[in-house]
Amino acid sequence: MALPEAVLAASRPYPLPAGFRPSYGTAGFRAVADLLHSTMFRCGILMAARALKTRQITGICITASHNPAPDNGVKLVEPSGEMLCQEWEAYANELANAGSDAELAAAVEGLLGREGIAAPGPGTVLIAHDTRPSGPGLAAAAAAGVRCLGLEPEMCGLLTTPQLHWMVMRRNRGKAAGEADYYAALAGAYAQLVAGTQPLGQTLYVDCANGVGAPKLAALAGQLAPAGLTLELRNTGDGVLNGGCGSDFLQKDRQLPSQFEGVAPGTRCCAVDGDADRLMYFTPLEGGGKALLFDGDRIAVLAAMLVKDLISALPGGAGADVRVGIIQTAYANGAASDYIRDNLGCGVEVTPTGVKYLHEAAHRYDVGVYFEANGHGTVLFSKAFLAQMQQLAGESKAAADLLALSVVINQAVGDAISGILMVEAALRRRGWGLPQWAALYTDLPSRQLKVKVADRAAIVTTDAETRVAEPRGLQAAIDAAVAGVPRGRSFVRPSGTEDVVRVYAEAESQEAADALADAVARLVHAKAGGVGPAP
Ligand code: NG1
Ligand code: ZN
Repeated sequence: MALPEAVLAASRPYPLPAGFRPSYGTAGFRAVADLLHSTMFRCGILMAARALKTRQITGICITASHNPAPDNGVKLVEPSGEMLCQEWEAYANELANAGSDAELAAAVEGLLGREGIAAPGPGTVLIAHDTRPSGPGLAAAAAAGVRCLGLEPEMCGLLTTPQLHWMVMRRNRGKAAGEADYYAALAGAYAQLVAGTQPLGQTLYVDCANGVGAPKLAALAGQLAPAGLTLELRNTGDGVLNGGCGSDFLQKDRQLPSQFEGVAPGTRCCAVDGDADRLMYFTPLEGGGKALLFDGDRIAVLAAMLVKDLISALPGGAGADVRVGIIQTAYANGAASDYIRDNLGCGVEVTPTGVKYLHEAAHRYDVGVYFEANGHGTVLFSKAFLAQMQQLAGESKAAADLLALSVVINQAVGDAISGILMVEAALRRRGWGLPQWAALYTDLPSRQLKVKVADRAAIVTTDAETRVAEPRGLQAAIDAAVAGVPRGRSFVRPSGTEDVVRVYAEAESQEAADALADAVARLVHAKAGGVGPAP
């Protein structure tokens, strides 16, 4: 059967639902799971085409991350293990929105023609999913799409998003890439990083968000215990996915997650999200109910300190010219940015929201540290820097430790599991508990709100999303609201994962931050087509 006919025939069970207009957002496609079968089928075709184009393995992870359990979504993986290259996002949208089987077949033919791709196969696409009940069915739809172009889907079953990214990266480098290899690599490198240091001596409590992080952390835990790290897992699947637990819940509400009521104030705790690519440390506060957060900004600061410590211990001036950069988004707390600028002596860059932008910027450094405030991020090492460390590793423990750090911290994508090991190693090497980490700086109080508008695309931003270009007049009004608020800062942007406009405000006091967020939300509602009653 010729290719377009094969697409026509195979796509029949996966029609685009009437009125559904999927849009490739901050991290791929996301929607209520029932709508997504056609999207998954078409993403299968897309990533098969990407594998043919690059002659390497690609990946598809079916997850809606921190979204509610009835949602699902898809994250698409490049051969490098990174997110789908931005040039192909237009193809993703084109395929996902083709109105009929015939239109889809034509779009696929157009893509293959424009990219000079000879199909059918051979090739391989790895497919994994999180714990959502809709996962296996959507994975099957993606697999049908892969087969359309004559490639083999390899069904990896239940994995965290970062595990799948890691496997794609490793497979394409010809390295051991199974799940057991992932655990062995991380645990081995962690043991090296903490060798000769005192264990922190307290169990680490982990909120697994009732998601895929639970079984995966359980699989790793036994290998960490000999190196002095004991994990106690909570929210391991007995409750609702991301419901009253997980890193997103903590960040938004600063409330203790469920199952942490009995944990003593001061205890070292952390939380991951539904697909275990975000990490937030926290500790219960005295008085009950509330948590003190150690967010992505604070993790980035700790990571940069560890990197700088190691670089400064390199022999013979090898560390002198190493370029270390920290990349943040506008959501980074102002106090964290001030601390980095005043104390760490490394470059700070701000990019638009979405790890694809942070990741790209991090590649421009020898060591690029990037974290979103919500705990999504990693530390990237350049090939040249790692090659230099390989040469020095025989004579320098610092160089060997930098290599170990590059193994602990996922080089493909932000990974909560490897983030935990990095934080634990960084604290332990300094002999620090949470109090010393907390004392680096005090977060400015902040508030995030959502505003419903008729068309969120009506808001157009510039300057890494810190300013509004359209609708005209909105930015001047925001500036006026911010003026006179001590340490006040506010910005708005359309979400890439939800049908809302997000409002962020920070100020010297919580009351002032709340009031500023409220005022700016009202401005958005009034000037950008708010839906429903004004906030
Ligand atoms: P949107 O919905 O575009 O704000 C959210 C997060 C991003 C990123 C993506 C993908 C905030 C404010 N935004 O994007 O940082 O993590 O989800 O998961 O946290
Ligand atoms: Zn996630």
